[in-house]
Amino acid sequence: MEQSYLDYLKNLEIEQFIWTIIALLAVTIFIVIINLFTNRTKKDTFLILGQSDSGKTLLYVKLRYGQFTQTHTSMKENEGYIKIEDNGKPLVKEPIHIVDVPGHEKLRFKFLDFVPITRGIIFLIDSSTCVRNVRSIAEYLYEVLSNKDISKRRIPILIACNKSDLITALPPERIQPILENEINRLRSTRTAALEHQDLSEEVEFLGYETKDFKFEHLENEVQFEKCSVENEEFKEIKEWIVEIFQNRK
Ligand SMILES: Nc1nc2c(ncn2[C@@H]2O[C@H](COP(=O)(O)OP(=O)(O)O)[C@@H](O)[C@H]2O)c(=O)[nH]1
Ligand SMILES: [Mg+2]
Repeated sequence: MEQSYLDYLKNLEIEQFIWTIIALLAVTIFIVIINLFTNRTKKDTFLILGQSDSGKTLLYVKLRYGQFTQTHTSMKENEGYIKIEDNGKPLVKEPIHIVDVPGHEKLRFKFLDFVPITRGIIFLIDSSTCVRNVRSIAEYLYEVLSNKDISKRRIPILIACNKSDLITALPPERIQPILENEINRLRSTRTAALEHQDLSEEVEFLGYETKDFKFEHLENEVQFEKCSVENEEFKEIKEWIVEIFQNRK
């Protein structure tokens, strides 16, 4: 009698133990699946960044509606799932989440909210005024490139030199070294300031300490293209988005 009661207890313990293991396994698998799923859907966003008036909203609108619509300086970001097409031909099956972040100095920090879900960044430049505005363009770009998350995840960046239709527009081959020089200059003042405040943990040092700044020194893949959104010459931007989107892990 006593023996069978002991057996009963032992069986009960084993059964409880097995059920506990099964429950733990089920919870773990569930968490892993949820993580995989959310990570996958969460990092597929493309950001359109750049100064005010560089053509961000026009690019967004043309990607979305494929035709000209009047744009206005917006205070809020535009976002939506867009089917990227070229001449009515879809370049990718799934719609892609695209966000146009206003370039106004007081609003552009909003891009930080989207970094955790970002797959790629299109940084627009007005090629016709970029020499005059090089300081503020470089400052914005510096903020983007030195962001820890952007650099750690090696988020690819397309620097799209827009308004190439204007006579005063510089080609990307001219714009790139001008930006590199300006970023180099910013880097020395910023690094000195950071060392002073001991904030160097929060931003990434750009490039190599012993060399002048070059985009090719970055971990991120940075590509330059020229385009004219107004004249419908921005196929390279669409192809870049689709390529990065399809190569996602
Ligand atoms: N000439 C020319 N003007 C452009 C081009 N792309 C945009 N624009 C003009 O630049 C101005 C600012 O465009 P918008 O999209 O509002 O810039 P955002 O402030 O960056 O969103 C508008 O008047 C556009 O028509 C382009 O490729 N060529
Ligand atoms: Mg805009």
